[in-house]
This record gives sequence, structure tokens and C-alpha cells, in this order.
Amino acid sequence: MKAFKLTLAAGVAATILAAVPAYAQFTERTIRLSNGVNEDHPNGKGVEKLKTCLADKSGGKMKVQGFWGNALGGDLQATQALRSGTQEMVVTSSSPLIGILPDLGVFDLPFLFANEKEADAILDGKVGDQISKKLEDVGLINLAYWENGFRNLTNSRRPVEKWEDFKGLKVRVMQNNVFLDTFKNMGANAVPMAFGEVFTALETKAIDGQENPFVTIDTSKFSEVQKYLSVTRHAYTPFLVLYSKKLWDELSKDEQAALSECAVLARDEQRKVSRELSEASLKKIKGDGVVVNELNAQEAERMREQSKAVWEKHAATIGPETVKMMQDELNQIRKK
Ligand code: 2Q2
Repeated sequence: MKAFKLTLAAGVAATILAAVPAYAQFTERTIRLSNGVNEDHPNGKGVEKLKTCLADKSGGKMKVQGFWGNALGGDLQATQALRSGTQEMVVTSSSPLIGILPDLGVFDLPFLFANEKEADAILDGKVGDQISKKLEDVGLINLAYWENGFRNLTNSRRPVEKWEDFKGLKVRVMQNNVFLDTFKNMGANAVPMAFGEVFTALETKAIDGQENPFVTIDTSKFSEVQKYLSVTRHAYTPFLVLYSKKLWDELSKDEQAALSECAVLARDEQRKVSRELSEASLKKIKGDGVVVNELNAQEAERMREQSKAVWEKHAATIGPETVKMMQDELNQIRKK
């Protein structure tokens, strides 16, 4: 029996190795990838797909070690580690990085996308490519855009049914001036804070609320410390799947090609799981006793109108040409 098992294992190993052309250049390596959410978030499935794809393409030589829940620091801290070449990868929201690349603020403009179709077309098209090119100039290779998603408000004080209901709510926002102004403009007391500190701040009532997609609210267990969820869909945040340019430049062309192809394959899986899990997360949040309200069409339109001032204020800092490219591309997509 033992001999049979050994033969079988040798056979499997030979099959994997055979899939990799003899001339391909792969070196035994472990890629450290960090993220701020927990592994049961859709990012867990994205990273799993990345791992298996790289193993197939490299004959098991390219491994990925995932670090979850900000274990290697928050989004900005981890991204700086990539720029200094002390960490290979991070899956991070774009929003905390606008100090590194102001153009990223275009994704934070309130009510930018109406649906996932628009978000995918923009991120996987001309605007996404342009931003990725600019990221390379600041030491970051963006391999793909994954989905953080449409953001909704939770808080412990009251339902928000119109923009005036934000008045006086102490709401944590990502460390990003567009988000800060989006909430200040609606009368909230906006508090910039790293994601890793949010649960405790909600639990101790240091803040009243926060805003994130359903899957993040669910997998970060915010239902345990929040009473109300108002479905505002006030912004759509992408995830950047970043590789340190310093370390990227040390890779072979085959390793770079494998990472680029696998990150895109994993993107499609991550988005699929994110969209499947979104409805399930909303159901679970309701089941946890959170009071959920949707904004009616009229009040949602009034909130959009009120938020237009934020666009005008931030176009200059984001970069007028980037904002114009975004608007032109969106107009093209909406004509189809
Ligand atoms: O509100 C936030 O900060 C989140 O959307 C985070 O950006 C996101 O979960 C990242 O921390 C993932 O690394």
C-alpha cells in the first residue's frame, strides 16, 4: 500500500511539474499578502484562487502567505512597506492611499457609480489603466481591481432616511479628505480612523457609526455594536491588489506574467463571491437584530444633489483631467 501511495504522489508531482514548460523561470518563493478584513470576507476566496493559480503556473514554487485583520498593519502602513520593499503584496482600499496618489480620490467621489456594471467597466477600462500607470510611478504595481463594494451607513442612534438625519452623528470615515467632506457636508461629525480601530470605537461609543459594504459589516461583526443600517450606497470603493515595484523588478518575466494573469483570474472569483455574499450578509445583519432601512428614491436623489458640492471642492486636488476622463467614460458607458 505504501509503495502504491509513493507511486501515486510521484505521479501527481510529475503531472504538476509537466504542466510547467522546462524553460519557464520560477524561483521557490513565499509572497506575503496582507489585508484588513477577516478571511471569511470574499477576499479570502480571492486569495485562495490566487494561491492555486500561482501553484499551477509555477509547479508549486510561487506560494502566497495571507495575513488577515491588519496583522501586518493597516492599509496605508502595509502599502508603505511595499514601497520600501519590505513586503510583497497588499489588498487595500484605494481611499487611504490618496496621500500617495491624489488621483485615487476620483473613486471616492460620492454617488460616482450607479451599479457594479459601471464600476467594473471603469476599473477594468481606460480609467483603471491610467490610475495603475500612475501607481507604478509611486512604486506600486496594481495587478487588478477587486471589489470592496457599495458603502452603507450603520450607527447606534437612529435610522437615516434623508441627508439631514446625518446631523450630529459621529461617523468614522476612512483617512481620506473626500470621505471626510462627504459626511461633513451632510452635517455629520466625521472622524477619520484606521479600519482596525473601528470595532472598539463603536463598542465604547467613542463614535456612533461607520460606513462599509454589507459583507464587511457582516464579517467584521459590526452588527454586535450597531443598531441601525441605512442603505445609502453613497460610494463604491475598489480594492487595489498591489505588488511592491522594488520586489517586482527582481522577478522573472514568467513570474510577473503568472502574477498578472492569476490576479485577474482571482478578481473574477472575488467579485463573484462578493456579489453572492452581499445579499446573504444583508439577511444575516437583519437576523442579528439590526434595523435596516432603504432610502426612498426621492430622498436618495436629494442626498445625491447635496453631495455635488463635494465633487466641485475636490476636482482640483484629485486632478481635473482624471475627473474629466472619469465623467467622459461614464457618459460613454451610460449611452450603451
Ligand atoms: O472602511 C474601511 O477602511 C474598509 O473598507 C477597509 O478599507 C477595507 O476593509 C480594508 O481595510 C481592507 O484591507
